[in-house]
Amino acid sequence: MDRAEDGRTRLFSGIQPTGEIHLGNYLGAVRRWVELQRDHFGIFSVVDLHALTLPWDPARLRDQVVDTTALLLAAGIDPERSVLFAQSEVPAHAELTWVLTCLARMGELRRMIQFKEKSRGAGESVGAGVLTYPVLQAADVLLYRAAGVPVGEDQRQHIELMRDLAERFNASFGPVFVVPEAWVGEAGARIMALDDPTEKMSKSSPRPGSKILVTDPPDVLARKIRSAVTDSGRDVRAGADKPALTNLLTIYSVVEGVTVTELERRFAGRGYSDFKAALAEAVIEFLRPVRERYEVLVADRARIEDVLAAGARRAAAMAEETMVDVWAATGLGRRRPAYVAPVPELG
Ligand code: ATP
Ligand code: LTN
Repeated sequence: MDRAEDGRTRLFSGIQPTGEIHLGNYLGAVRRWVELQRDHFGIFSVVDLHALTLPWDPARLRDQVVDTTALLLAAGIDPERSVLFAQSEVPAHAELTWVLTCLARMGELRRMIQFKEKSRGAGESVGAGVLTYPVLQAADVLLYRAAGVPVGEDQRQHIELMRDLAERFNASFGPVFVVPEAWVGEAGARIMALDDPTEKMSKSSPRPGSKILVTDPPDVLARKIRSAVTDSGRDVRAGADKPALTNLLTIYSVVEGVTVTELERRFAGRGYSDFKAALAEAVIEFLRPVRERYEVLVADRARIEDVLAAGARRAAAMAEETMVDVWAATGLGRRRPAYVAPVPELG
């Protein structure tokens, strides 16, 4: 039990340090974490081990972890009230992944939509990590016995898998894990690409015009929204025949906290360019405070490293409580502390 926990329900969520945080990540995940941490005990991780599933640049990886952490702090994650840490600093994530990998089945991993998408065209040379990565994700959550996992819509299937793994483990070895639930928000859980409303807005997209970055300066952001694809016709309304407008109206409604119907009324007869100009203004004002705080925070790298070191110590202590039970339940035996010299305080 962590000192700040105070009987609050435990939540766990993670974000990859693989690229800059976009509006989809922000509306679907990060913004909700910030709201939820008030009444829940949030454990939030920059999941750098996940970043190794696709080619990465060793010279940049830690900088990306620090930048992502700065963005989470700028968004309002409170590192005292919540636990904020880098996944690779808590070795138990990799250890529990191995145990769960031995319970997972090839068939269930191959069925993951993200595996299908990310392995398309690669044939037999697809990295094994692309297949097993949902097991690492399961370990992330199960280690902390979190009850809820606030994520965007795209992660539902991964949460289903982690529930199956937890139940399978508990049925074979005793009730060690809490079976977690996906907490998918209503609005903003699936923001689509600006240049292709059939695809989700994604960090890994190589097309800059597809995504709004939280750190985009106002002029860049306005240009991206101006160039966003629209549907045929002139009416500003949502509907199955208007996927692009539906996406833009969704963004607007979440950012302004008004309904889509109210926006349709506001923009009736006004055409796309008026609508886009107003939307750009709303998004710029919405993201401005986060971007400004980010610029200050990211300049103080030492402070971010301190936050991560403190977070890793707290996360490791919680993870170890579960690992003692995992070792005992599986017959690996009594878990001794690792045979290494004590680590001096970091920072
Ligand atoms: P990638 O493109 O590499 O899959 P990503 O953009 O999905 O990356 P992640 O770090 O994998 O980013 O996801 C962090 C969180 O953001 C997850 O909870 C995920 O569900 C959420 N998320 C990602 N994309 C969107 C989106 N377009 N709309 C809403 N939520 C999203
Ligand atoms: N796989 C997720 C990121 C992620 C995550 C987690 C989310 C890694 N570990 C644990 C929730 C809980 C993704 O690709 N969006």
